[in-house]
Amino acid sequence: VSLFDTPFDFLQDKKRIWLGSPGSREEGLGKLSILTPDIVAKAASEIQTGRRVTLGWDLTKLEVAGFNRQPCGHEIVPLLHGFAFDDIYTFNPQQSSQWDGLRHFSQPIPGTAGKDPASERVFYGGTTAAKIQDRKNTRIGLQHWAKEGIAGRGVLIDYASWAEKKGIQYSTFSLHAVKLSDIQEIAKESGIKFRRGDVLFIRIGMTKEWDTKMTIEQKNTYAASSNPQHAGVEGSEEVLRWIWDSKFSAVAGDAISWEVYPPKDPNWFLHEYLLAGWGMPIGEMFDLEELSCICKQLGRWTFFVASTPLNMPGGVSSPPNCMAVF
Ligand code: UVW
Repeated sequence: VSLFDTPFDFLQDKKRIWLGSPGSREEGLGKLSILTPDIVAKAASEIQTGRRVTLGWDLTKLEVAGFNRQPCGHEIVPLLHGFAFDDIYTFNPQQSSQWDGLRHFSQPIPGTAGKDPASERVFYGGTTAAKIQDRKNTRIGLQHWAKEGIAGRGVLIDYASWAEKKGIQYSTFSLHAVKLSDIQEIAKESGIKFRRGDVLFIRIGMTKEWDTKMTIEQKNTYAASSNPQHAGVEGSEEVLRWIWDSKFSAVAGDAISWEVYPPKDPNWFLHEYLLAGWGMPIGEMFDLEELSCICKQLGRWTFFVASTPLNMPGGVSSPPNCMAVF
């Protein structure tokens, strides 16, 4: 029996499912190692119509962002006396659609006094902040996900459409919380039965709000905030139990932080569990608008999904380069 089949309630340390030895492929893949070839091959049966859609938002988004993140720079430079051109991109992958990699987020070391918060936290596998910042060290870097690729069955929980039908109004730049009971109700209504290794997508409507509803003044106010607020999945023990016991390989969505940020209860900060605890990718700011339309047209909320993160040794995050095929 794989560790992934151990029920949440029987996990010895729910916040440290650290696989493999330091620097190993298994450690680097983390929860993605649940995507064995048989699971990917089974997911291929989702491809029935050939309709496909990519899930990356423009790299130029967010034009202004929280946490003082800087917008994408793009220069087009001439070479060969202007007979040809090259691109120079300077971008923070956390600015637009992204996978948060295992180097993105840490968790506290239990029992530490909290005098030196940075040195009292660890990343997946126990990797220290010093190792993350050491450019010669590539442990738990993106290269592991890039070489293997992420492929399997994707499942869409279309919270935004469900909430609209119910008349629930919210801004995705607020502490509006998607509760486990909402997700389960939507799954039931959509006839979704989750399978081992599924990539879970939750659409909350952030990219739509940004693109069609927000004024530049509202965007600037959000970006200037010292404490930006993001709607998303509400962290709780029950949601973690459900994510683990559902055996998802990764979670993704269009919300800025996937979960509600700042978390209502810091004890259930999902980034700490999913990234630093379980080695599980968190996808954020994916563009799920067209995906949602196709799901409605076809009346199905499952599809084949493939993503190849950037092959950046020691990288922290990546545009998803993600495609869904129906
Ligand atoms: C946090 O780091 C809390 O959020 P994000 O992953 O959106 O950067």
